[in-house]
Amino acid sequence: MASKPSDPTRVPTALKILIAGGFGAGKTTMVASVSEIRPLQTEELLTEASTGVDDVSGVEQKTTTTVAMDFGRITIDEEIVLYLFGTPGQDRFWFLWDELALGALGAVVLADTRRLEDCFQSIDYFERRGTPFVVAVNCFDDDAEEHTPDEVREALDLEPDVPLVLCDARSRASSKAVLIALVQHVMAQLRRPTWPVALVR
Ligand SMILES: Nc1nc2c(ncn2[C@@H]2O[C@H](COP(=O)(O)OP(=O)(O)OP(=O)(O)O)[C@@H](O)[C@H]2O)c(=O)[nH]1
Ligand SMILES: [Mg+2]
Repeated sequence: MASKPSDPTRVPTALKILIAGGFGAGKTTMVASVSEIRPLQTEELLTEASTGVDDVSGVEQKTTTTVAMDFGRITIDEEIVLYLFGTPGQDRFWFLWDELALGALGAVVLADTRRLEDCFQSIDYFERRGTPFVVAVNCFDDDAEEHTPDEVREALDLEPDVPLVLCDARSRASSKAVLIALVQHVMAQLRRPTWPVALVR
């Protein structure tokens, strides 16, 4: 059966999504792997001045860090295009977060199980703002497999309705699956009645 021709005049809905998480969790990697345009990056070299400040354990090959943001784009389907904004991972760039988060419909919090506590601040931030988010555990080699998703969920004290998924930020397919989980979560939140049912009846 021939598929229905798409309407060339139809403009897809653009949604702003943040990719957040602790220092070195793989935010820039995820935006780059999934973006269909060449991502905008604001990487600067990690210098000796950062020794003892930036914890690169587990990502020793890391030579740069994001100092403003990452930007990329991915088309989910004919109706949805995501604009991705990767946040800087270090505490000294927190002042940028409110600007980046303006108008964001949802967020991915990337977690590295070797430094799980690094993503607490991101989770707190989105909980306080009421921004829907999913937690994506970036499976660095085999480290992440030592912890079950339930153990990570418990350690992060996540609300039961917050999705937790495993991913490889270097893989386009895996990163896309994370974004689809987020879009589904955002849509489920939007469908949720904000008034108690008894009051609406
Ligand atoms: N083995 C492995 N390495 C990864 C993975 N994801 C990212 N990396 C590497 O880990 C390092 C950190 O990745 P980045 O994407 O720069 O992390 P970031 O969260 O953007 O870092 P900041 O912006 O400095 O906070 C890089 O050297 C990546 O190549 C992964 O899934 N597996
Ligand atoms: Mg980065």
